[in-house]
Formats: sequence, structure tokens, C-alpha cells
Amino acid sequence: MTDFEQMKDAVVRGDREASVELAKKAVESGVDPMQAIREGFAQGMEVVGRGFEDGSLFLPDMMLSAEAMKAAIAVLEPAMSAEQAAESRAGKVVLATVQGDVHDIGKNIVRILMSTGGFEVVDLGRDVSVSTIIDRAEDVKADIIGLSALMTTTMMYMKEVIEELVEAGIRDDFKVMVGGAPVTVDWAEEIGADGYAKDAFAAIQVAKDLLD
Ligand code: B1M
Repeated sequence: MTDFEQMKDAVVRGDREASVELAKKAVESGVDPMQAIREGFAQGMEVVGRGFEDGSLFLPDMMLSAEAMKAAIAVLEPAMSAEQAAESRAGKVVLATVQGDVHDIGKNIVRILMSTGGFEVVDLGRDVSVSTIIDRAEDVKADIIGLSALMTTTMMYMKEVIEELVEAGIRDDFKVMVGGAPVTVDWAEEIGADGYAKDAFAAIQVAKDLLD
């Protein structure tokens, strides 16, 4: 197996230690860190993503793989040039579980995968008020506001965020994407969100499409 194939394999197996070792080896031997991510580690996440979608892999597998990939990126990132580091950032996302809702397991997976997908994610946590979400999105100049809700009773705060953005005259400053078990594409359309993702892997693609 080539080094890139080994990187891919380490992520597929969720082997954090092997991922870190391979990333260190890449840095020591002068391999372009971006190439190691694109042709090695990220290829592993693609395999895991497909496995998760077709039901052959499960949540714990996915989390182990995401952690292995994150650990590799942590080793590679300092070796990138300033331009590469900026280039590797696909965009800035402010992410939160909405007001009244403490469910954050799914949101945390979205955070991990979006980070590994190249996004800079500012995670505001759970049970976050509408005003805090908007204030922080403005403060950090986010490209995307990502909202998670797990209850039918809290989904309405997604709508409120969008209404408040409109009221403040800053709706066009951000793309808004929504997700969470009870959230549907119809709901996203109804409240005027820009994107909806059914799971954390889809979230990466949706976010990339929104910024294209
Ligand atoms: Co609660 N809970 N819970 N709960 N809980 C649900 C959501 C519920 C459906 C259970 C049920 O009744 N069948 C129900 C909601 C019913 C409704 O809709 N009204 C419910 C309830 C009622 C409650 C309480 C009110 C219970 C009580 O106290 N009486 C209470 C609520 C407290 C509150 O929020 N104010 C409560 C509390 C809890 C715990 C604290 C015990 C715990 C949460 C722990 C935590 O998150 N830190 C909990 C749990 C674990 C669940 C269930 C069992 C599992 C949720 C979960 O983590 N799923 C849940 C039942 C269920 O969903 N089957 C339930 C795994 C996770 C990986 O999936 O979050 O869907 P999910 O995320 C996915 C996608 O949805 C998507 O990507 C993720 C990964 O692929 N996604 C996004 C999520 N956010 C996204 C954002 C995006 C894009 C994609 O873009 C920005």
C-alpha cells in the first residue's frame, strides 16, 4: 500500500494512532500536507460516509473515523503554509442547537465532520438563544449559520432566527442551514432556510454547495 492508501485505510478503520503516525511521517518527509489530506485521509472519510449512508457502518464507526481524521489534521495543520491553511478553510460556520433544546449529540457530529471537511466551526453549544446566535454570527462574520433542533417544540426557533435576520436587515449576510431528526426539507423551505441536511455527511456537501 502507498502512504496515501495507508492514510485512507487508517481513517476507515478509525485508527487514531496510525493516522497520527502517518501524518507525522508525511510532515517529516516533506509531503504536501494538503495532498495528504485530499489524497489520503479525506478519501477514508468518503468511504466511511458512503458506508454510513448505505447502512453498512454505524455511528460509533463514523465517530472513530472522524476522530482519526481530526487527529491527523491537527498534526498536518501547523505544517501548512499560511495560504494553504486559509485555502483549506471552506468557510466559517456558526453552529448551535436552538433555544430550549439540550440535544447536542447530532450537532457535535456535524461539528466534527464539518471541521474535518475544511470548515472553521464556531460551536455555540446547545439551548442557545436566537439573539446569541445572531450576535455571534455577526461578531465572527460567519458565512453560514447552522441550526440543529431535535424536538418539534424547538424547531420554531429556527424560524425565529430567520425572521430576526430579516427584521435586522441582515438576512443576506448569511446562509442558513438546518437539520435534526424532526427537521425536513419541507420545513426548511417553509421557513426560508437556504439549506437542509439529513445527516452530518450531507451537511458538509450542503454547506459547500451553499458557498459555491
Ligand atoms: Co430527548 N427527546 N428529550 N434526550 N432524545 C428525543 C429527541 C425524542 C424524539 C424522544 C422521543 O420521545 N421519542 C423526544 C422529542 C419529541 C418531540 O419532538 N417533541 C425527546 C424528548 C421529549 C426529551 C425531553 C423533553 C424528555 C423529558 O425530559 N421529558 C428532554 C428535553 C430536554 C430539552 O431539550 N429541553 C430530553 C432529554 C434528552 C437527554 C438529555 C436524556 C438526551 C440528550 C443528550 C444530549 O444530546 N446531550 C436525549 C436523547 C439522547 C434523545 C434521543 C433518544 C436521541 C437523540 C440523539 O442523540 N440521536 C431522541 C430520540 C431519537 O431521536 N430517536 C430524543 C443521535 C444523533 C446522532 O442523531 O441528533 O438526529 P440526531 O443528529 C443527526 C441528524 O439529525 C443530523 O446529523 C446528525 C448526525 O448524522 N443533524 C443535522 C442534526 N443536527 C443537524 C444540523 C445540520 C445538519 C444536520 O445543519 C446545521
